[in-house]
Amino acid sequence: MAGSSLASPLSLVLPLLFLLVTTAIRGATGSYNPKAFCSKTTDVASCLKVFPTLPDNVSKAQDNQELYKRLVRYCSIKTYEASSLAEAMIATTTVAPAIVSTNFFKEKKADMTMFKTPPGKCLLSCNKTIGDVDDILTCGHTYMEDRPPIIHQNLTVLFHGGYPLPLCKSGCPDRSSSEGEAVLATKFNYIWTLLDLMEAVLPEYLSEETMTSGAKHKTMIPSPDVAATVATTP
Ligand SMILES: *[C@@H]1O[C@H](CO)[C@@H](O)[C@H](O)[C@H]1NC(C)=O
Ligand SMILES: *[C@@H]1O[C@H](CO)[C@@H](O)[C@H](O)[C@H]1NC(C)=O
Ligand SMILES: CC(=O)N[C@H]1CO[C@H](CO)[C@@H](O)[C@@H]1O
Repeated sequence: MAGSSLASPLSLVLPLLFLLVTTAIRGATGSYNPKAFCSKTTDVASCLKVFPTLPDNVSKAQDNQELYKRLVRYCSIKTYEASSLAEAMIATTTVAPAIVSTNFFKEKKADMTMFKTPPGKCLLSCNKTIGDVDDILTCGHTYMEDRPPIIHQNLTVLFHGGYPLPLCKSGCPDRSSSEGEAVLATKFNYIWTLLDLMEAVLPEYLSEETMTSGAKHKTMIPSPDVAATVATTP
């Protein structure tokens, strides 16, 4: 009796183990506790402020992969908004007449009259840094599924590389800033915190990916029964 049940346990145990491992990960991260999550960021106070502002479909992500993907999407939208604003502001400060190509900028331009000053240092530095962030997120337009480790490397440099913070983050807005520059800098500070959140979830997401692909690989080893059937099939 004991002997006959010995052949199958291995084929049962591996999928079960896989199930247990994935359940444990989801269980640990299924609903994100802002305090626990933010403790992994470089700026806990900013994280705690930003977390409640995340749209439900971002903050209620079921696991690290989902949270990472939704954060990237949300952050890309915010970055696009910020770069559009910076571009529109720069357009109104240049001497040459701005090329107004879309309705979006036509609308923006209408309420941009207050920015008709030479481009301030915060406008220039925020515009540059927002461009750098956009480059990191789009990752040279590599395939989506190849991006996470590259984004992780670049964010690690940004947050843990020991470099000084970009001026837009550390010194903007200042007393010389226009109202528009203050808005832009505030938008950038929000994006910076989103990047910090992303960098907090990325190592966990990446290590899970390695683990689950390893486990999946193991469960694909055919059980002795299946192997025997395949071997005897003419
Ligand atoms: C979240 O929901 C909003 C509106 O319901 C949608 O526009 C947005 O694309 C969603 N974001 C993500 C990351 O799924
Ligand atoms: C603003 O940023 C964009 C994107 O990085 C860049 O191409 C452009 O030259 C910048 N504008 C100025 C005035 O620095
Ligand atoms: C913007 C960007 O993608 N920067 C760097 C990210 O990391 C890769 C690999 O380390 C670099 O090749 C990119 O230049």
